[in-house]
Amino acid sequence: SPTYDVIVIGLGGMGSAAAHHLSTRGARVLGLEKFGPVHNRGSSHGGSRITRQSYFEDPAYVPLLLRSYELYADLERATGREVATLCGGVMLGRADSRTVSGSLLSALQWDLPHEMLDAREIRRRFPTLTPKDDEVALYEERAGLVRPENTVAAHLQLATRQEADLHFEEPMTRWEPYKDGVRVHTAENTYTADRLVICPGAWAPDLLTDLGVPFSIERQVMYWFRPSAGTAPFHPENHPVYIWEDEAGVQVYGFPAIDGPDLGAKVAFFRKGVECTPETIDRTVHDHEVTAMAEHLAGQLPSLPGTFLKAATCMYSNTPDEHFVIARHPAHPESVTVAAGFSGHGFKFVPVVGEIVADLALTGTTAHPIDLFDPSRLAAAPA
Ligand code: PYC
Repeated sequence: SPTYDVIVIGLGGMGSAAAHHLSTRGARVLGLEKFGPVHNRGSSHGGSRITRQSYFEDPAYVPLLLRSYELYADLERATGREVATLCGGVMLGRADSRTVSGSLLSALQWDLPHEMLDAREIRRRFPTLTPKDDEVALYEERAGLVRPENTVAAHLQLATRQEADLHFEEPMTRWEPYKDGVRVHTAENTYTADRLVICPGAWAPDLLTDLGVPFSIERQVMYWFRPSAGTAPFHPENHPVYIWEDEAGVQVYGFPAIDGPDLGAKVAFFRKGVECTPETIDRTVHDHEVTAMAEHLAGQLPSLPGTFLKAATCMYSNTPDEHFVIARHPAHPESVTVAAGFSGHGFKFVPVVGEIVADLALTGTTAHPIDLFDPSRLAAAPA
């Protein structure tokens, strides 16, 4: 059976970045992907993802974000593909909302450039946004969006250039420990390697059964609207990305119109989805869902839901505390590395996760701060 240094399972966002970073370091890499290159069946499609540095989820993410920004710039230089557009971003809500107060905490703790805007200043700078008088925003000039499909394509391109073998439409059927490494089976072949990297995305519940982490997969809907006053006010030169938390704690997030008037501007709820599996997810978007989004936007961006253009579904892979899992596998610490549970906020970290996974797979450790992502924090207590 063909032998490699490292086999990477899953070539979506995280797996493609891992294949790139591993092959850059001279490892002989095999990547196995269930679907084709840059597919839309998982969590790495939909044209845009928010990127930002003032991170309300936890200030511990900030050093990783700073590194990810560098790596996104490297990726753009190395491939000529547009992967990041820093059009600015606003984190909106009441001052005591998690979105605003958590972002401010990160900004202050890490001395990140930011401005606090009151409601009147928000309306003046960004006339599409109509906050209530008691709402404020943290504005970050370096926030913006990253492009998931271009990012995956760029990492696959570089991994291939570095002689990684990437096999598409070839799902792993099972793997087992073998000598000091692993043996991986597919319908076509059996492969051996010193190390295995599992980047399962929404397939985590199937592929990481012995990790002890209760992943839950959540259906998400992305909506594209053509604004009633046309797309000009929503062009990226005029319009930031935004995450807007209302009094009930519901967060909506959205983007400028990046792909011209025919595609309009994308908006979605952050969370609020129903639990699903990759096999059972309802990929139809229903009229009542479009209506609910348009009604939600009426008080915040009233010109956005002009004409509904299209919608698409996607999946989050949630951990109970919504922090990632990136570690050597506790049950197979010598040979297996896992990167999973990105909980709806992972894509902006894709390049740095590739770097961390390469560190862990090849050396067992990383200089990046990843204590927050240790799976033992979530492992079920023994019965
Ligand atoms: O990570 O910024 C983010 C995000 C917003 C909505 C979903 N994820």
